[in-house]
This record gives sequence, structure tokens and C-alpha cells, in this order.
Amino acid sequence: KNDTKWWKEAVVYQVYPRSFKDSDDDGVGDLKGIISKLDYIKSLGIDAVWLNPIYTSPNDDNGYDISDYRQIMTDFGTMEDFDLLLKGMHERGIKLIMDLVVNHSSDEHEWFKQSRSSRDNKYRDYYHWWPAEKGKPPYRWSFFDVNSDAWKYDAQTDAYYLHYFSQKQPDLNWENPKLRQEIYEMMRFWLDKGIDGFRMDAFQFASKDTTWPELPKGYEKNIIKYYGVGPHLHDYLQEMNREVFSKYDIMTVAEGAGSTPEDAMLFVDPDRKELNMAYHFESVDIGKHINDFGLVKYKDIFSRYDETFKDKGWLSIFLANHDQPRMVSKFGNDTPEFREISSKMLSTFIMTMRGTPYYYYGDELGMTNIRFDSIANYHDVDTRNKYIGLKNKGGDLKAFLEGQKQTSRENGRTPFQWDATKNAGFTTGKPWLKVNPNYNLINAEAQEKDPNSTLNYFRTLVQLRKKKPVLVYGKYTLLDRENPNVFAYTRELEGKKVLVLLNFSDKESSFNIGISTTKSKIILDNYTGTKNLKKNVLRPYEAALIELK
Ligand code: TEU
Repeated sequence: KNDTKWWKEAVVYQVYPRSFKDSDDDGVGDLKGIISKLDYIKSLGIDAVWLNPIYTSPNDDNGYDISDYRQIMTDFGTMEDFDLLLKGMHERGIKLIMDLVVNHSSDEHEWFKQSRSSRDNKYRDYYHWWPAEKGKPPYRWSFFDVNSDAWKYDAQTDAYYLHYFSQKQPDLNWENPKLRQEIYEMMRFWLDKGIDGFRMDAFQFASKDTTWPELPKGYEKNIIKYYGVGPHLHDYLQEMNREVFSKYDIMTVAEGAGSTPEDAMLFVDPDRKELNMAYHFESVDIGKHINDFGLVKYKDIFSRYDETFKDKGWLSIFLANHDQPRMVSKFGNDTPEFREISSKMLSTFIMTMRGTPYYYYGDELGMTNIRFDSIANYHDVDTRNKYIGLKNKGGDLKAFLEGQKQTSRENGRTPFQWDATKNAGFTTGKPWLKVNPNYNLINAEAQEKDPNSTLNYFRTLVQLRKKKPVLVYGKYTLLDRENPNVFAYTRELEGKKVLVLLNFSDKESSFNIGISTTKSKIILDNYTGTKNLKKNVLRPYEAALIELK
């Protein structure tokens, strides 16, 4: 049986600071804004907040390009604000998890400015350089580069530097022990302030084979396999654990963990002393919309991972984050008819699976994709650079923009919808990113008043998970595997057994689980007023939680 731990029982709420609440009317969310909403966050019943990066940054990639790891981004406030935020959270019993972005820094970080200044600068080896006299470096694919080329020529020293993400995000050289020590010291700086953990951004990419071998043609189609677990990655994680993590009572989570469940286990197997938990990308990288890839494939991913992790190790469960479209728009149905019911169904799924739930701000309201029409609406370096790259190649821009309506990261980054006043109560200034026009309909204030809102349903679910250890630790068993509409499973712990039934379709769907539910107690159903389940049939997007006798 898995050991009990606070971070396994916790529900993590992700706050994208730029879009949560603006306190000074500049259109950008900030720390004071979050502070003003701490009672709301508390009211959700969640245990921890994961904050996306709030460090000094030129914002090429919204804070994922850090130019000073020990200062707060001016857009977001001051270190004083930060200390108040941390205090306010701790007073409310909420833990704070910070984003740690150390696969790369900003090109405006002092280390990089030094590094690029001359070949014998003492910071030269803080980054990866390829001298131009050796010819062109072996091709490396880049996530955000206009030409998908991760080597950028820098005339100052006649050399190329590596950037897996944008040109303004040069990759740090983890081979260098001096760099590693500087990072550990910076981590201790934040931990000594009392923060409760780190989410390790893109850290699976930190270790590279610095002999730079040629990689097979088309390898970028399977990028995590090639970039995901470099030769020394686990040495670094073990060193980091010895030097930093082991000295604090904190939680750590890997963003991305290789390309298989077995890879992921290596990050979090407690005997290896690396990280506490990991989230993998298989369940979000599977496709654009659940109607395309289908529920059976989707169930299989979760079941395969759970099987590998049934005795040890720990995963997180999530459907959305700031790199994804909105949960209801991808896995549910955001039409007026089904938005609420399918949001509730998806929340039921996240909160009843084994693994720590990571819940993205706004999903408790059922916020939806914004679906921008024009490139002018986009800020994201990912969308913008892919657009420019495609334009340069004479590609089909219309089709690209159509696709972005479903997949763009900014679908999930629009300002939080607090109320029905101007700009959804997010700011009185000009919001940095358009507010979704449906805020009149979907907002927190309206949902507070409605006992059956998605918001209040989420709160109920959080409390249920807290009261029922079976939902945290219970063994997971998939039922009716081939059913294309219904995701059905049981969770079992010390004689307690609950059944979860989820209809992922907009039609009545039957199921066949070989368990009679007639004598059982329904603990929760997303349809209101329900006392009994219909016999082996779920209504559209129905979710039911049943205690089995
Ligand atoms: O994302 C890293 C990353 O690998 C993702 O782009 C991933 O490939 C994708 O989500 C899989 O579906 C992190 C941050 O979350 C992202 O916002 C940053 O842009 C990126 O690192 C660079 O720091």
C-alpha cells in the first residue's frame, strides 16, 4: 500500500498570475490581486496553490524566460507583496508551490550576457555553445523557434547557442557543476522563505548528450523520447535532492517525465530519492478533441499509468493547465446545453482518480476556449512564431488559425471571470489578453448564488475527497473497457468500495459493469435531484459516485 503523505491528499489549484486579478489597473494580474482573492481560493477547499513564474522576466514567454531568479517581476509587484502573499496563504492553511524554470534562463539574464560576451568568459559554460568554425551544429528541433531550429548563431563570439524553446530562452548547461550549485542556492533562497515546493518546469530536458550526435530524421515527432531523459538527468535530480529537497518538508513535481510509465517511475520511485510526483503528457498530447481520439484510447492511457504506479510512486491528475486549451472545450462539451453538466463530469473525474488533482483556475466555473479569429489577438510566442514560420514557408495560415481555436495555449489563459461588470471584474484597465465575452453568463459571482453551479459542485467534490481516503489511496480498477462513451471504474480501500460512472457523450449511454447498483447509495450525481440511477444507463455527461455495499 502506498504510504500516506500530505501531498498525495492535497488538491492543488493552479493560478496563472497574469490573468487572475489585477489590483492596479494596468491590465495585468498581480500578487496584490491574488492576495485580495485569498478568501475565494480558501473557499474552494483546496490545499495548495501552484503559481506560474513570478520572477523578473522580459516576458518573451510570460515569465518562463527569467532574467533574475531572486526578484519579483515588476508587472506582478514586489518582494514585499510576495512575502504578504505567502503569509496570507499560510494563515489560511494553504501551501505555496512555485514554478522552477531552470532548463533555460532568459537571454537577458546576467549569466547569459556574460556568457555570450567572449569565449573565455567565466560564464561561458553556463550555456551550450557550438563554435562556428566546426561548421553547422547537428540539427536540434525547437519548440518555439520560427524555423524550428534550436541553434541560434551569435556573431559576437562566432558561435551558436542552444535554445529548445524560444531564442530568448537559452538552455542552461547542467553539465557544469558551478551552474548546478548556483541553482541549488537559489532554490534554498525561496525555500528558506517558507515556500512549500517546486513544480519543475521542463526539467526532463535539462540533461543533453553534449557530444551532440545526429538524431534520426523526423525525431521531433517523438520529441519527449529524444529530449525527455538525457544521460545525466537522474544524477542531477539525485544531487538536487541531497543538496536541497531532503533538507525541507516540501513537495516536488516533475513537469513531464519521459515517454513511458516506466520512465515516469524513475523520477518518483521513493527509493531513488528524486521527486515526489510527476505529470506526464500522454493524456493531453493524445489529440485535439476527445471526439477525434476517442474515450477508449483515453481510458487506456490512465489505466496503463495507474498499473505501473499501483504499488509505489505517485502521479498527478490534470486535464488542463496554462499550456492547454480549456478542459471543457477539449474533453467535454462547451455548448450552452452541455457546458455545465460536462464541466461537472470532468471535475468528478479529476477528483476521483488516483493521483494528486491539479485543478486549473477558472475550470471550477466551466470557463471555455476563447477561439480568437485573428493572429492580432494572440500574444503567445508559441502561436506567433509558428504563424510566422508557416507564413515564411507559404503554408496554409487559415487552416493554422482554425486549428489554434481548438489548441492554442491562450484559450486557457484569458482573465478569470469574477463577475458581470466590465472586463469580468478582472481589471478596470485594458486587459493584457481579451476577456472571454461569455463572462456575462459564466462568472464566479453568479455561481456563488446558485447552489447547483459548477463552482459549488467543485467545492462539494473537494470536501468528498477529503472525507474519503478511498478516493485518494484506493486501488483503481477499470470496468467496461471497450465502452466508447462511459468511463467506469471502482476505487477500493480496506473494505470500502466506490464506483465512479462518467458519461463522456452527449447521448444517453448504457454501460455493462457486472455490478448491481440497485442497493447502493449514490454519494454524488451531477444531475440535480437524482435519487436513483436509471438501470445501467447514464444521461448525457452524467457523473455518479456510488458507495457499493
Ligand atoms: O512547458 C514545457 C513543455 O515541454 C510543454 O511545452 C509541453 O511540451 C507540452 O505542454 C506538452 O503538451 C513548460 C511550460 O509549462 C510552458 O508554459 C513554457 O512555455 C515552457 O516550459 C518553456 O519554459
